[in-house]
Amino acid sequence: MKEVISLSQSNLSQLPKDITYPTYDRSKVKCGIVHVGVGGFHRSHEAFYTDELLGLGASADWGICGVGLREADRKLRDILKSQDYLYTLIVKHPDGKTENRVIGSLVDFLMGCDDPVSVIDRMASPETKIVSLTITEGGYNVDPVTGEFDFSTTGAKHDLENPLQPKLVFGFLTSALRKRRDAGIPAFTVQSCDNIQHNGNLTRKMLLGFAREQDPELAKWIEREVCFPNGMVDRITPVTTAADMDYLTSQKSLRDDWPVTCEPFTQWVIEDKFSNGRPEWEAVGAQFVPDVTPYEKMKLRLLNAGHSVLGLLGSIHGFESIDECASNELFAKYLRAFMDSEATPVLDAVEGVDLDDYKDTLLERFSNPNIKDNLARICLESSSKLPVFLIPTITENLKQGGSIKYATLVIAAWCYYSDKGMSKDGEKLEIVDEMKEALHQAAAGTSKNKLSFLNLKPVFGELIQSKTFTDEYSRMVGMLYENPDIASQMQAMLKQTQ
Ligand code: CS2
Repeated sequence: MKEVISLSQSNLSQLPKDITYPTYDRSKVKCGIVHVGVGGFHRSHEAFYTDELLGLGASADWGICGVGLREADRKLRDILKSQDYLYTLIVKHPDGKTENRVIGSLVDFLMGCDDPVSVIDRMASPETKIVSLTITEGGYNVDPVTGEFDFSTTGAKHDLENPLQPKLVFGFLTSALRKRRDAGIPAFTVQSCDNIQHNGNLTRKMLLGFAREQDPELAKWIEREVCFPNGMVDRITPVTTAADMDYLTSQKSLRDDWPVTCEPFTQWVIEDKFSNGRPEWEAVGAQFVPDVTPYEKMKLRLLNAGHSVLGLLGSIHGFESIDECASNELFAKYLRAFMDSEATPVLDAVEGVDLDDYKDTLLERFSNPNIKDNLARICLESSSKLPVFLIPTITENLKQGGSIKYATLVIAAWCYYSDKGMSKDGEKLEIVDEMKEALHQAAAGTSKNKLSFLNLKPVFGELIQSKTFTDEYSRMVGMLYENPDIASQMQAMLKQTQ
């Protein structure tokens, strides 16, 4: 057996020929980007584009320093550090082929919870031009009822009073920007890469909300000097499994303790609004556009919502992965019906994009049998996903008298999931959600009051006020509780439309 080598800068030249690796001089790469929230998605997307760009021999100013703010980030930091911040990206094609490449754009990693000042200093360094974020849909500290910055959390209270020991990303950004202003260093751009409509605008609103409370003068400076480009990000990136690591060791004689797997498709559409320069990501496939709104909407309401549709219905049915759902005729038909008759009618036209082709491609991407995208990943944190991905489609259709039934069954399935925590056959379904308790309690009231789940205002807003919706929902939830065989309910709905 071939000797297994561990991933590190000095071992790169010993990698098998079919693994590509950075040949640019990583020791010269500066951290123009500080990225908060280095998960699988950042590593398959922004870090991938940035690595491609560095590989073109473009300016070495645009490397990435990762930042972890939570204890949970330590494991990844330790692994990456031991691998000179290198990792393997395993791109899995539908025909079973894989492309393996070592990504080199990440060149440092700091832990905010160990040494917050070092993170503030790094963000404040003149070398830093962009602070980018993947902090998840729920990480923006939005008060779900008012839409303003939520100061009620202990983290927010702590950050307001301890500018040099922040815990939340907004505390870090504010202190770093203060330092830059005081030292006469131009502001950095704050670039959100999360799945939120107008992610840049929302980041701006939250940062200004926090900064105004802590330091109104600084807030004015931020308002004037900092750009927050909106962006649409896309690449399906399942959770890394032990099998992915085993594959590298057994097939490639490479030991990587935390590789990332992803699909071949990737897309990044960004508004060209940067405070202090930017990498030429367009040279490696990103699109810069004046207004990203239609692209964001299309992606959130078709891809992400499509995931939630399959994720919640599929979980109740007993499926485990997205490809299992998408390659099932009934589920594929149902998803297409949702996309065609509910999501599409409330979308805007997107220049240069044929929505039918886009939807066909989505179904193909979802069916990729090598991307075992677990439904558990899709269903986690549904309380911050559905208000962005699915509920706007329902509310907009209600306004214009459109169809709502396909989406409504998904809400009913989510209620069942949150109440029972199991599939139709009694297999356990874990609820992983910031609002776990509230979800469970509201859902558990269903047997007494069919509309109980909808009382969760932070999630459903005023949806409970719509009689059209509540009539449809009570009917569906009633049927599901009587007979959780969700496939027969889906089948019946599709038949009615024929
Ligand atoms: C998924 C996304 O979180 C989810 O529910 O829909 O992570 C999705 O895979 C990515 O946005 C793809 O770009």
